[in-house]
Amino acid sequence: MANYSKDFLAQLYRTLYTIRAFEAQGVRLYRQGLIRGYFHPYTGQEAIATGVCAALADRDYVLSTHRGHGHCIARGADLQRMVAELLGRRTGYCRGLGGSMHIADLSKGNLGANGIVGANVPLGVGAALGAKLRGEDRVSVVFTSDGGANNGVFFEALNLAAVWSLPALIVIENNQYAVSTPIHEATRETDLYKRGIGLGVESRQINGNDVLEVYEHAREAVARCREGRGPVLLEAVTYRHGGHHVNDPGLYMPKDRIEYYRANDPVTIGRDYLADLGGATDEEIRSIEAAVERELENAVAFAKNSPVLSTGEFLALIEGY
Ligand SMILES: Cc1ncc(C[n+]2csc(CCOP(=O)(O)OP(=O)(O)O)c2C)c(N)n1
Ligand SMILES: [Mg+2]
Repeated sequence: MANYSKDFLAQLYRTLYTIRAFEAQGVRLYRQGLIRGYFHPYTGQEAIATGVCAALADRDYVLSTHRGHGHCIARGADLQRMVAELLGRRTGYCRGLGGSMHIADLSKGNLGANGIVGANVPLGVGAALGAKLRGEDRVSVVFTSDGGANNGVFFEALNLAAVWSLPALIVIENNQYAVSTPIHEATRETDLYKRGIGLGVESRQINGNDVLEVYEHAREAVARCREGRGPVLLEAVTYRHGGHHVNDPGLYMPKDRIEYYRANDPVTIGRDYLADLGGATDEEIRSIEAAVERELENAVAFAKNSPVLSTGEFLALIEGY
């Protein structure tokens, strides 16, 4: 195991815990009727966004999915603007008009969530092509899913990234379900990283619940991309802690599988790393958690106190397009 500083491990844990707490808060706000539309919690998958984004430079690009809050947070999004967007307020990332599945933050290289499963893979490959053509040292990271990897554009885009040696890191978050369809009913070859091998792409399967394993592989992949030896495909195996979205109880998910993955909880693993490798005390860990809770409470208060866009503002906005 490499040497990690306490500060670095604390930063990883803070991100893991922020994503977990953000989604818990989001579910509460949803139940109170304050969030409309869909809400897909990232709970159980926190180590993937956290580990990958820790390996990136500020100038790199990130493309996200319908389950995208974790990617935004790991990329340093403003929690106030995120909650405001979920609540449909004018102070949100999309002035409250986009909601959960359309948050983007260009100032952080976050080119946005995407409600069309798989559609961000060609977009991310396009961003990598743009960077290469302009001679910019930027890696484009696409977070996709087991469902996304079954869409035709996934293969087309990965193939082009390969023949053009683009600086693209494609991360399949294999949570083993697409809505209620288990992966083995959607594909015969359930080891999704093998799809990259067939296209001549450096491809690996990793434990998506272990933040340091994710970080190490992402770091190597990003270095490879920067050397002009991209793309890289990482299949991060994980599991949702609940159903597909907030209103899905996930009754089709076998109890023993849920228990297994909860026993390998990414937030707990990150906490143990901070304590065991970083030497953090319980008190230090609690103070990180308390700071996150305070930040979230402030974000919720900010969002609740923000107005929605007025009709006049809305009309002026669409006239501009
Ligand atoms: C192209 C496309 N087909 C279908 C849907 C409807 N849909 C929304 S989420 C989803 C399944 C997603 O499963 P997966 O891609 O594995 O991502 P996960 O929800 O597990 O993160 C589907 C089929 C969609 N949004 N886009
Ligand atoms: Mg899935």
